[in-house]
Amino acid sequence: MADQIGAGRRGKAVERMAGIELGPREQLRCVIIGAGMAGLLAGIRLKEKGDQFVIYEKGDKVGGTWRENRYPGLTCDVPAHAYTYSFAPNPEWSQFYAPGPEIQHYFERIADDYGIREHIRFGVEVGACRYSEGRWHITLSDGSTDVADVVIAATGVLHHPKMPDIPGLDSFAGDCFHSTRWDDTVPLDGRRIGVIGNGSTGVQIVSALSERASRLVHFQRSPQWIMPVQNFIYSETDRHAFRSDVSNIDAIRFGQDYWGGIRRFNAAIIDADSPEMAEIEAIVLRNLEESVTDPELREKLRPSYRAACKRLIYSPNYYAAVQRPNVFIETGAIERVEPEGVRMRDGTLHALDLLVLATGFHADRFVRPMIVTGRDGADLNQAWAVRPTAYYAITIPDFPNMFLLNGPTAPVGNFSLIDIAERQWAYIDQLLDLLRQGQCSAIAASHDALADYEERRIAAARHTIFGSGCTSWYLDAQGVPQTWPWSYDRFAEAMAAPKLSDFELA
Ligand code: NA7
Repeated sequence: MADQIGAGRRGKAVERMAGIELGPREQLRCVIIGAGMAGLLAGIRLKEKGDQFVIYEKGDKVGGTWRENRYPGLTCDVPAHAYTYSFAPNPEWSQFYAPGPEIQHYFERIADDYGIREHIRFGVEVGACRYSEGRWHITLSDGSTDVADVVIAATGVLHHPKMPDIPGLDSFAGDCFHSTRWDDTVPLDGRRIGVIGNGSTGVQIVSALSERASRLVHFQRSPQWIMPVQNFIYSETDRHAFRSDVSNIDAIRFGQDYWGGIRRFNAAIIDADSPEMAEIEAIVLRNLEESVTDPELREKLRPSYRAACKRLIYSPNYYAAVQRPNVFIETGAIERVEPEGVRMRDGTLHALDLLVLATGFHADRFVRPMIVTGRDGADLNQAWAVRPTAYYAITIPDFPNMFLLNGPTAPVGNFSLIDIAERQWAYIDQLLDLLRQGQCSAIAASHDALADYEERRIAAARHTIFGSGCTSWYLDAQGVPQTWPWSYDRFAEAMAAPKLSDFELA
């Protein structure tokens, strides 16, 4: 393709920018925001290229979402061997679906093994990024500033907890916290526990606490379809096989079982009328019908929307958990929270010792609340006034040399976000090469390119299963799925080589 990088560059459109001579640069200076999975990846790759970089991390540890989430039952619903960096397989996973603390440990180890830790400034939050005279000027929470050629925003997606707007929440006399703010000092055994919310988080918490609580109330505003899965334990023999021959790991992470499943799932979500979708619907319906014996409970748990419209929940044990005698599914409307517990609109009081808010996240924030000011005073909040977006999820017009990982419109939906971030990095790195080689000093997608991308994306997104008539964090404020709406293979192709005619270079 004539306009792809490597085939025909139209760099050097402007030979000089803001007094900066163009020419090959020995090193780029990059600021990475966030030391989660994506920020560590960016650091590893920049280090390999010999670029100078610093990672600002507002927390005190690496790990991002795996640092923030520590609730009982936390498990990644992507197979562990597929939820690892391609260059750092991990033979030590204890289970097919890894528990959260193991994943956190993996990222801690990666930060050490790849020498990234010394590049991280912990406890420092980026407050603002302002593009001026060809460079990014960064304002930090410790009062200092920094200047960089490139900003990599690796700020995560589900990061800002969404607190429910329930009257009286502050009056609760027991313990109460959001699922991402788990308080390990609070006892669980033998207590009366309420969990509000039944997304993946609420389902995992309830499954884990059902054997520990004396009484467990799961407040369910909308039922969920549950995909049955088995989480088998890897034996020491398995792990020995993984250690001694990486092809045993490759057979899982690159094998037909995993990728065949991904492709079938992907075909289902992008075409709600596909046979693959019908197959998913049949599986989750059978799971409900066959696993839940009490007809009244079964009806409480039966969603009225289509499977996978909300993010499909993978669970080996939720239906078993909610059929325990100490577990109660509450489908009524919550009136208010009182010191003793949760009062329902019909007058029922659920007396509780602990109330867990598994009520999700503000999924539209991305790099915000950082104040980001681009070329000629462009304001990111204004650019995202209708919806957060980025050209191919990576770059935003008027915000040159700022690149997003797992940004708005990237694929979501039961995929490995590590695989997605690696593909995105391969794309970003080709743009960085243009800067490194002095082909240009500033690069961002053009307004026309983003408008064209968004028109096509939104039209397709409305026809995905996510737009089939339910609420979920996949939808933007306009009710449009904020996701990559095409096939995964098309995403891989798009990430293989940027189409340079869609960019403005200076
Ligand atoms: P989700 O999937 O956004 O789920 C949030 C849940 O909280 C969902 O069941 C909501 O019900 C419920 N919710 C939210 N606000 C309220 C109020 N005010 N009252 C009652 N119920 C409420 O968040 P998760 O943390 O479970 O999972 C997020 C992602 O993390 C997950 O998809 C994986 O990618 C990992 P609703 O369905 O809106 O009726």
